[in-house]
Amino acid sequence: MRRQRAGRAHLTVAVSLAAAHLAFVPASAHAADPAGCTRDGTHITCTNGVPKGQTVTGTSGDDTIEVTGTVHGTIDGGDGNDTITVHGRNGAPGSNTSGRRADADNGGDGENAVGSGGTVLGGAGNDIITLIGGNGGKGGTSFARFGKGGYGGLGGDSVEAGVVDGGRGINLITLRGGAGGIGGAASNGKPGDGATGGRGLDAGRVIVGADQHSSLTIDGGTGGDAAPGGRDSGDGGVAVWRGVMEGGTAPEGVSIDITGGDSGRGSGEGWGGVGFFIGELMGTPGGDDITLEGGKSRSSRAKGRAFVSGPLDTKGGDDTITVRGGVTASTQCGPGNDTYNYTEQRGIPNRRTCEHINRFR
Ligand SMILES: [Ca+2]
Ligand SMILES: [Ca+2]
Repeated sequence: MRRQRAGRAHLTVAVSLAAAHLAFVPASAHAADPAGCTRDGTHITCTNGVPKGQTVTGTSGDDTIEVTGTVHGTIDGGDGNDTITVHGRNGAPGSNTSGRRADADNGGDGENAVGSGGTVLGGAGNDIITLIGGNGGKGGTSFARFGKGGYGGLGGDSVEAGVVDGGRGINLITLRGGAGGIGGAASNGKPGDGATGGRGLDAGRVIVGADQHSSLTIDGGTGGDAAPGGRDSGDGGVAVWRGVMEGGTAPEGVSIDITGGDSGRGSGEGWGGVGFFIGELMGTPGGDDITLEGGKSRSSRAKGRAFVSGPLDTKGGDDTITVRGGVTASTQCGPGNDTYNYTEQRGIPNRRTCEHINRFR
């Protein structure tokens, strides 16, 4: 492709864009938006992600911002009660095959919703932010005499090395990994395995809110089912693989719910995803409600562990921490009148800071 010259040519483009705005109100394209974005007042749609270095900026009103693809740049909802939704694209299905000794193709991996360097800002107002990794594609089917079925594609992560900040107001933030792809069947050879679900948070940072009681839900993606005739399904995705979650400074606390993905269906391998594998979770000075849970296995394997390695520090306030599934890490309940509930092995309890420790079914 030829490079465009700066200078006059650039100016001409700017002028004609301005003319276009005058001619088509409401404008379908906003000059500052990335390619693939269109606007109709406060409704902004982007079909090709947000590239690094570019920004989608909402109005001061209540925006609906819908993005398909990966965010490597910035989405800034600004003031108002904004609804921001990002879906990573799904992976393509693997191609089928036939003939002698021909293995079918694996499914394509799902895209991350927010990738390296990506930033999603709710700004002031009560924002709903939903970030969902793309689903892995189905493995191809082999009709060949000896060929194997394709593996499913991996589910995409919700946030990988990105930043999400709900800002002031009552925010509802959801991170969910994409589902792993289903394995492909084989007429004569070995069927393909289902793939692992995507992660909720991988090496990113989430700031739930600032001044009011906001909520964060992080789910690992569901594993892909075993191929028809096959055994091994995909593991559930880890909800928090690594990364930092900050409650913020809300005096009334926050709610944080972290759950590993369920495995796919099959008779062989397929573990439930871990809830909180490793990372840093910091509550607010207020009363926080925090739940950690491993994903279920829908094959013959085990439920995922709920909490492997923190730190988890709920800070001040009267906090409630609930852990469903195995736990090997210590919880720091902090000052306040705190309640710690668990269902399985408790690991290392911090009896000095968790005042009420209850085992329940
Ligand atoms: Ca706005
Ligand atoms: Ca907000």
